[in-house]
Amino acid sequence: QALSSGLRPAIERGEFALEYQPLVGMEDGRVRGVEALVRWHHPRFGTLTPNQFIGLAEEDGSIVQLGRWALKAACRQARRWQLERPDEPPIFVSVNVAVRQVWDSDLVADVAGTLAETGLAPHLLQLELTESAVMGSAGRPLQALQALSDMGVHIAIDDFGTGYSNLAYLSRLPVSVLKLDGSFVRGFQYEGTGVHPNPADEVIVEAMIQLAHRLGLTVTAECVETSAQASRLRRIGCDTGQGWLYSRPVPPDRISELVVSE
Ligand code: G
Ligand code: G
Ligand code: MN
Ligand code: NA
Repeated sequence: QALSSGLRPAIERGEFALEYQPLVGMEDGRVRGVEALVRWHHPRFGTLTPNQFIGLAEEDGSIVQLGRWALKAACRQARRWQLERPDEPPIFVSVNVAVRQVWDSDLVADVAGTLAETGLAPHLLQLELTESAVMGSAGRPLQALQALSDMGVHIAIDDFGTGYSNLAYLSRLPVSVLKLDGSFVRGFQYEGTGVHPNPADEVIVEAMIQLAHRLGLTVTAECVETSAQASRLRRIGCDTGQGWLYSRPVPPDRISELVVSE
């Protein structure tokens, strides 16, 4: 496959870049953190988004190298924002971690090394893992999650609600954040779009938020697109929102503007 064979050299040639999407406090609308999302500026095919190459990278194992690159680039950027705005509360950076990074690489050593090298405080780093990455995470993966959590790094479950894990199980893992999958938010208060609201989604989301809070987890809603959705989410206690209502993923200099102008 043309793309796949080019992944490793492309990392070395510097063809990958990160965009960032704000994670916004629902109470006050302030940017608390950002999610780093990788882009491939391909010399022939133009800008490629993750769904066009992450699968390939997972198959051929280059996701380990790409993930390591993304981790370092994101931490370096977060530290830069902090130094640019020394009097403001620092924003954290949330980095996606693929299953293979947990199983096939020394994630703990990579994270510790990156934090030391960039000078970013551990509590300003959040790692997003999918349910499938932590499901049945006995042995090595669980030790890795525990070591990262002990270090002060936050662990988030990405796309929560789409897999088969449950809160009872997750509460026994060193996880501190649930990112509610966008499909839940999409179902409610979607006015003027032709998509019919699904009242069950709202009931389920409210119950999940209450349960998560009682288990000591915070909740981020993905795919918040309308202010109606945001006010609903705020009322049922959702902590943080992410989505086009606030901002699309943008290059790092645009984040500086967003944070300064708030
Ligand atoms: O950028 P976009 O919103 O299209 O992202 C699509 C998917 O790609 C998301 O599910 C996201 O988790 C994943 N993704 C983005 N950046 C990275 C990355 O650096 N590593 C991994 N493993 N997945 C990523
Ligand atoms: O890691 P994850 O798979 O959750 O990555 C987020 C993905 O969701 C990215 O592809 C991003 O572009 C997309 N996204 C972010 N905000 C919104 C939104 O408000 N609506 C929709 N439809 N997609 C979004
Ligand atoms: Mn994510
Ligand atoms: Na997600």
